[in-house]
Amino acid sequence: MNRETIKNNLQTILIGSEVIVMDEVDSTNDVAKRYLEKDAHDGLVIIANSQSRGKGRLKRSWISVPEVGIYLSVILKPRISPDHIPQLTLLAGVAAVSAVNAFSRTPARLKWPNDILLKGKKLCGVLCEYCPPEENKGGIVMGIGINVNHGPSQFPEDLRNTATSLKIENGEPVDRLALILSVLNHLDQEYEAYLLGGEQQVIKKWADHSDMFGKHILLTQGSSSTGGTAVGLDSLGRLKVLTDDGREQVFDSGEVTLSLP
Ligand code: BT5
Repeated sequence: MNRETIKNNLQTILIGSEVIVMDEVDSTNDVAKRYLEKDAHDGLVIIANSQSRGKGRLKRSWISVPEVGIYLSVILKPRISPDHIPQLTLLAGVAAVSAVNAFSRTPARLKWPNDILLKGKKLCGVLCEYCPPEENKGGIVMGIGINVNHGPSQFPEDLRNTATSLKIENGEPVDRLALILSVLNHLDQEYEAYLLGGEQQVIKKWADHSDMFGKHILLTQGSSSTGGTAVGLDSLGRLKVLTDDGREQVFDSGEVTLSLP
C-alpha cells in the first residue's frame, strides 16, 4: 500500500487532496491533529498500517492489530459551528457502512452514534474530533477504524464476543486497499452532498442503514441510564427515545446497548 497507488485511484473532489501513508503511528487522529497545527490541507488523509495508541471516545482505546485493519483519519475544514460536528460522525458512518457493504456478504448496520455492527458485533468505529481555530488552523479530524482481515484469535479476549472482522464473517480475506479507496470515495460523495445540501439527507441515509429504531435500548451517559424505545433521529441527528415511563427524550451523546429481544 503506498501513497501513489491510493492517490492515483481515488475519484474524489476534496478527500485525498494530500495522502500520507505511514507504517506505525500512535493514532492517525493525533497525527492528523499535528498536521492541522502546521496548517494542513483541507481533505488531507493519513493512513497507517498500525497504531500503538488507537483511540476511541472518552479516552477508550481502539485495538489496532497491524496490517489487518484500516486506520485512517481525514482533515476537514467545513465552515460549520461546533454543534454540527455530531452530524459529521453520522456522515462518516454512512460513508463507511456503504463502503463496507460493497465487500460484505451480510449487510453491516449502523448503531447510534458511531458504530458499525456486522451480525450484531462491532466491525468499525468512528471518532470525530474538533480542533478549535487558532490562527485559522482549526478543523475537524475524522477517524475511521475497520476490522478487515483479523482472525478471531487476533482480538483480545475481552473483545472476542463483541468484535468481528470482514474476514471472519465473509470466510475469506478482503482487499484492504480496495476498501480504503471505497471508504474515501464514499466519504467524498457524502461530504460534497452535505456541503451542498445540508444534513437532512445524511440523517435520512443514516436511518436507512440502521435497524435500531423500534427496538428497546438502554442509553447510558456517565453514571445515569435510561431505558426506552429508540424512535428515530431528530433534524440535528440526535437520538429520540420514548422512555419506559412514557416521555420523549432527545440525546446528543451516550452509549446505546440494544436490549435482547
Ligand atoms: C470508537 O470508539 O468506536 C471509535 C474508534 C475510532 C478508531 C479510529 S482508528 C483511526 C482513528 N485513529 C484513532 O486513534 N481512532 C480512530 P468507542 O465508541 O469509544 O468504542 C471503543 C470501544 O470499542 C472500546 O472500549 C472497546 O470496547 C471496543 N473496541 C476497541 N477496539 C475494537 C476493535 N478493533 N473492534 C471492535 N471493538 C473494539
